[in-house]
Amino acid sequence: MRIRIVILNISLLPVIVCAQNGIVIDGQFDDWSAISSAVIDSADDVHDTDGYPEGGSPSYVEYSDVDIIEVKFTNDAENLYGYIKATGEIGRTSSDTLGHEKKGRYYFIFTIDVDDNDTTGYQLKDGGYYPDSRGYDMNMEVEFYNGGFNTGHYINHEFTSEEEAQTQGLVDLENGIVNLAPGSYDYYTQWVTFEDSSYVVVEDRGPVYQGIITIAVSEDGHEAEIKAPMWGFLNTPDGDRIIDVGQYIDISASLEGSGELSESAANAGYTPGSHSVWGSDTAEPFHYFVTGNPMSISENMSQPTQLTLNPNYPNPFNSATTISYYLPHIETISLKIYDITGREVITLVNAKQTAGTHHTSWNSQDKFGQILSSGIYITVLEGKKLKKIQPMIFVK
Ligand SMILES: [Ca+2]
Ligand SMILES: [Ca+2]
Ligand SMILES: [Ca+2]
Repeated sequence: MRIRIVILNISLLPVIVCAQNGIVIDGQFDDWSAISSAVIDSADDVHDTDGYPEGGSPSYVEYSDVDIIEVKFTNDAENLYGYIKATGEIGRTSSDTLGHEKKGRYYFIFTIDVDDNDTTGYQLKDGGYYPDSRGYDMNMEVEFYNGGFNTGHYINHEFTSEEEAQTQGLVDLENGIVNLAPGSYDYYTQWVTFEDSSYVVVEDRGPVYQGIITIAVSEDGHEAEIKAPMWGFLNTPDGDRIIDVGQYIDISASLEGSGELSESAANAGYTPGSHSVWGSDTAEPFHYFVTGNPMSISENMSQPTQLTLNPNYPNPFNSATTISYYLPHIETISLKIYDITGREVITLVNAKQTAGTHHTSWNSQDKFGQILSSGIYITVLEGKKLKKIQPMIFVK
């Protein structure tokens, strides 16, 4: 048995600056070869997620599937990308196909201190994670359940009671915002966001939802790559993205699995209900700068050099559509919708915004909250020097 003793000091966290893109979520990993490791983790240091004695470190369990050995992380203007290599099979769970009711769960987790502030969010040990660290606000996470993929979701931990999570938390979610505040591991909102900016609140073991978070696992199960668009973390009450280029975040990666596949449980003669040997391995946290200056040639070639308004999606649409646009530098812009007669219907954005790709959603209502009639509408993006227009079709 080997247990690592890790004394964390935030000021000593390695700063990982990666400027990379061109990561494709395809279960092939040559696209990660240029990214340096954020963490090289010890093998065979998996611990019992359920037991975290006061003042101590949790006990060891044998569970190779959750044993992290390497973590990488990178971003481009729109997305965060994570990579984990494990000793065993990432995402392996049991299923109930034999009628044994061993529907296993497995979590692939990047926990993030999004405001680089230890006083907001929760403490990792409260979730049974080790090594411990403070100030974690949000997760980008994938749940595997019952033999397969279940959800790719975001989690917000800024709540101190279930009631708070279920009232303020859901109101915030409805408004697309996250209020960063002290929180506890036990209370959170958890949601899957879709391409059209709609979302669904999920719980563990829920039905399968394919949202904007994607993951691919290698054929042998030892490696996996995840992509989570930054806009899925939602916005601050001021309307800024929670995570955006130009800021520091702290990141901790974890793998966690329910007990029926652990070697310890098997050795203990696991039968459903008799043992629950949840195991997890948490990589040491690292400090990460979300770069706004991607260096890759492919990214530079693909990035527009001027204000760009992308086609909305979906189009035609019948309730809401997502409009995205790109700003080459910080700029005050307006984004407005006009009807076919040239009447201004609504102003969606009128603000100074950072460089990069921005998304906003339009729910087919005018500025008075009235649902409009079917027809052609025009999106107009206007910057200091350029104006871009894009027609779209609303069908009730
Ligand atoms: Ca890949
Ligand atoms: Ca490990
Ligand atoms: Ca925090």
